[in-house]
Amino acid sequence: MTKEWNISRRGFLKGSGAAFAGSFFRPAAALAEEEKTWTGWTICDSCNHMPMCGIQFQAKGNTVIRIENWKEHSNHFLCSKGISTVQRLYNPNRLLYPMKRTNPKGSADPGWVRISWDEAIKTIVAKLAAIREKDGADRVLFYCGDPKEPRPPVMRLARYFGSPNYACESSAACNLAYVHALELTWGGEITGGPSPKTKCLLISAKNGSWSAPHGFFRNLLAQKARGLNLIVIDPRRTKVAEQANFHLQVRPGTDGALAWGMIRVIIKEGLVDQAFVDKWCYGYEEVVKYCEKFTPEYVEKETGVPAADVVGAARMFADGPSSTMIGGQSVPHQYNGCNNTRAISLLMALTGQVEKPGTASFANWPEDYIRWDEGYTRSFIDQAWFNEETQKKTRIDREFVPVWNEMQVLCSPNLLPEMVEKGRIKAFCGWGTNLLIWPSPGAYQEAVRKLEFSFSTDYFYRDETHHDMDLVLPAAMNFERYAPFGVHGRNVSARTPVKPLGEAWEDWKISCTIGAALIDRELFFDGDPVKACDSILNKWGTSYAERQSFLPNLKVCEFFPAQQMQKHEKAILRYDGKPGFRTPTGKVELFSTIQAKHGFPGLPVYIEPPKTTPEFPLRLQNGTRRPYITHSKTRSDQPYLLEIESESTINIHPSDAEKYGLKEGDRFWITSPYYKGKVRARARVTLLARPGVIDAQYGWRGDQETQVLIPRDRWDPISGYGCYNDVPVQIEKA
Ligand SMILES: Nc1nc2c(c(=O)[nH]1)N[C@H]1C(S)=C(S)[C@@H](COP(=O)(O)OP(=O)(O)OC[C@H]3O[C@@H](n4cnc5c(=O)[nH]c(N)nc54)[C@H](O)[C@@H]3O)O[C@H]1N2
Ligand SMILES: Nc1nc2c(c(=O)[nH]1)N[C@H]1C(S)=C(S)[C@@H](COP(=O)(O)OP(=O)(O)OC[C@H]3O[C@@H](n4cnc5c(=O)[nH]c(N)nc54)[C@H](O)[C@@H]3O)O[C@H]1N2
Ligand code: SF4
Ligand SMILES: [Mo]
Repeated sequence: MTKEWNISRRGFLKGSGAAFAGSFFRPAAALAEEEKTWTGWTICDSCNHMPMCGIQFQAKGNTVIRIENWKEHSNHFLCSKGISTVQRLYNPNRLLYPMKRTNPKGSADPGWVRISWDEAIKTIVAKLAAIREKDGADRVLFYCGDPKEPRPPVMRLARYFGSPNYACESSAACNLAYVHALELTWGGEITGGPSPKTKCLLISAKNGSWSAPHGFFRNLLAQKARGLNLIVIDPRRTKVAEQANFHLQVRPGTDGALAWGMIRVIIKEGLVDQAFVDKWCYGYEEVVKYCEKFTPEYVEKETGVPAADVVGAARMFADGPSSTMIGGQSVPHQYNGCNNTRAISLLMALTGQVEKPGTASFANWPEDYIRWDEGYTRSFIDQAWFNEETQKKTRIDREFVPVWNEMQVLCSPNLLPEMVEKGRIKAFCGWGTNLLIWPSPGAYQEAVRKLEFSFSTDYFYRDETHHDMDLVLPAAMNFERYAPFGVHGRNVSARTPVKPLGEAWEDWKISCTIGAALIDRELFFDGDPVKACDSILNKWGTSYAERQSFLPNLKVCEFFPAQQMQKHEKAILRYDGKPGFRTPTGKVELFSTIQAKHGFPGLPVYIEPPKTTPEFPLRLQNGTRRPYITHSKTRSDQPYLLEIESESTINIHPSDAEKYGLKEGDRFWITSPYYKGKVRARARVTLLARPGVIDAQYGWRGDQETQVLIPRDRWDPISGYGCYNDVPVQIEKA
């Protein structure tokens, strides 16, 4: 499948408006005609911050020839990954036709042959109907990978097919465990700025300068310039950490100990907002008792953060007068991840810094609205059905993660291998699947091999994921699709796509066409993505065509109300219309009644991460983002990016490099207690890395795949997430 790339990097990464020699990639048939040049608009999907950056493009006929910043869009500075999406669009390796296997599963050569969409849809309908008839609808797992855009209609398909087993990368490994931790404590996702009123910002495990290049760092610098105090909890010396007043350089997995240490300082020094705690918090007495053991000296020993910094940072946060925090998915990527996240968030509760200007607050969405990656609206996906006890009981994560099962609409797919073995899952319907996201991915590849039926849609054929599937279906890219529309704050945007290359179809068209054929034509909009969008937009008092007519301007959609503060006092948060938070007690649950109900400690207690040993003396952070890579994709899809980093490059501190005799660029092998083989990497000797800890961007293939080093026998029991960031390893120069 791979072809040589011989295009120079001329003009690339010089910033926005980079012109592309479209004719290099244009299909031969299109070359002959002279066609009109026109301007179009779409949304970038090259990282998972969707909907995020707007793209303006010039097209000649049906060929995109140039992309540039969409000035009227709220996010319009394209990063390297965004600019190179044109290279992905015209990548000659793109998957352009539906394919089916002709050799048995497990064969070295699947024997892929091109088929028609008609045959693909008929096969899917026949197989799913037969499995539903024979074993029940719940035996089919519907799954979306990191791509967020296909999700609403896939969830609708799962719903009306009758399977509550709908999962996403978000229920496997992404940010949802962070949100889950906040929901357990706060009853919802409380997020925070920083806004111009913020005096102190605590960032834990978020390197937004690289992972959120659309504005995170620019805003941070602007707030710093006007006097923001910054606390950063991160093992690595990132660009963000370098801006901090206190960089708390913890050992991976010890955030809980640090948080409890800071809580203890706040309590002992009388910095608690007692009025807020008395009125709005549940479980304060337990907190006072539990924090006793986390003296600054103990915390220093456990986390590696100097005792004086623990005290200083706690005071700075409590002093505010308006403090807030931002976190990410790296803390949940540990065995005690959810509780560690909860413990950090208690700092806001104890100091009463919530729902005030400059502090963290809840989004003020209309009742039917949910984020687009969860379905846009509760009614579009019939969320109430997923929340019924019958559905919850049928889900494959019921025994594995009871707290998650109760709280979340998305099912955890992490025990897929076990579920296939037990016959609880027989078919897999995937949109943008990547089996390499899981710890020890071989188990998932084997599970797919054993399924009765599976397919996935994708931009590219990925052998490590698709090899043992029955069908692989070509998905249209962001320049080629209408759906979904974008929601950016209160603005709603539409697109003006080119026609898809080959026989690629929009993901929305694929799921709606399956739904129309398998379930009901009207319920699935005759397979038409714009009709599907309009079924949502019309309820919001607008339409797809109207949003297109506003372009290039974005317009506020009146359906979304303006933001308010003190929502817990004003009775805006709870569904029962009472004041308070959306938790069972109506209060901020320092002590989670839901965790306690399921037999877990109610407090976010601390559990030490596994210790390193003389045999495995280093720790691996398997998953730190690089600015020019997204997960498994972008490397060969957008080859300009592969030029920046062409093989797995691992950050290592100079002191460790010296110990192992490694110089910049040297190759070495990594081993872990959980894997018989070894993994190849190249050294980048840098102060970015914490001494004793090496960090990798996961997602490389072959013998550079670090995911094999991670075990499948340890999952956070509250979220079901894998432990990507606390694995002891050894390295050896190659
Ligand atoms: N070790 C380790 N593992 C991790 C993480 C970590 O930090 N460390 N992070 C976890 C996290 S946070 C995430 S989000 C996941 C990453 O989640 P993944 O699902 O691995 O994400 P990608 O590799 O970006 O994309 C998956 C596939 O979707 C295809 N694709 C992209 N866009 C579209 C589209 O619009 N439609 C269709 N049909 N296909 C599309 C891509 O070509 C690719 O094959 O990995 C998780 N795994
Ligand atoms: N360029 C790029 N951008 C992306 C992505 C991408 O693949 N590439 N992926 C997108 C996705 S799906 C996601 S989920 C986000 C993730 O965005 P981020 O959460 O910002 O990503 P990471 O770089 O994985 O982790 C952030 C920081 O957490 C630190 N960390 C690791 N372990 C610990 C720990 O135990 N404690 C603490 N306090 N810190 C720790 C790491 O050192 C790292 O600096 O990025 C999104 N944006
Ligand atoms: S940050 Fe980069 S990759 Fe992400 S949406 Fe914006 S331009 Fe695209
Ligand atoms: Mo993610």
